[in-house]
Amino acid sequence: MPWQQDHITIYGKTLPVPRLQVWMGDPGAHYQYSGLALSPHPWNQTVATIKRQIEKISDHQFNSVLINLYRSGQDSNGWHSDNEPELGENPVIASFSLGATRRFRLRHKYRKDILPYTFDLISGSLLLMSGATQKYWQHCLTKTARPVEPRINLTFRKVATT
Ligand SMILES: O=C(O)CCC(=O)C(=O)O
Ligand SMILES: [Mn+2]
Repeated sequence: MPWQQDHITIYGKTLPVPRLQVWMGDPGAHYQYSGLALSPHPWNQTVATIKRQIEKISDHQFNSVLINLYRSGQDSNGWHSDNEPELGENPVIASFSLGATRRFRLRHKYRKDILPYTFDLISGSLLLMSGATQKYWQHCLTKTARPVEPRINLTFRKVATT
């Protein structure tokens, strides 16, 4: 995998993201978030095979995937929603995990009376986020002080092509 160390800009500050990433997809499937513009790497055979299987299981089509490598427990993914304009309204995002089990959290953006969800994503698990999940909820992948093996997460998406 052509792993990349990307940087994002928040409030005028540029920081390395705490993980390595690859953006892969159909030609024209460009993606932008937090000041970072990603052009797609062409599909590799293994990822294309995983995509086909997930499309069958989920009954949804995807044209791109953000692949994250969490090298250790110190790598993480902060609170966010995947709500970039190129994803459109109510995107379906299929999140497939391999390697170390890591803790995933979901919290409602506006309602403090709704309890957050916490669960462990084990190797081989498939999490589907759909409907208004990105509109009303944020999610994150927390750091852990436990010694853990690397984890790879593939989030399949359908973005508007240019
Ligand atoms: O690694 C995960 O489980 C979450 C990844 C994620 O939320 C993302 O790439 O947008
Ligand atoms: Mn996400």
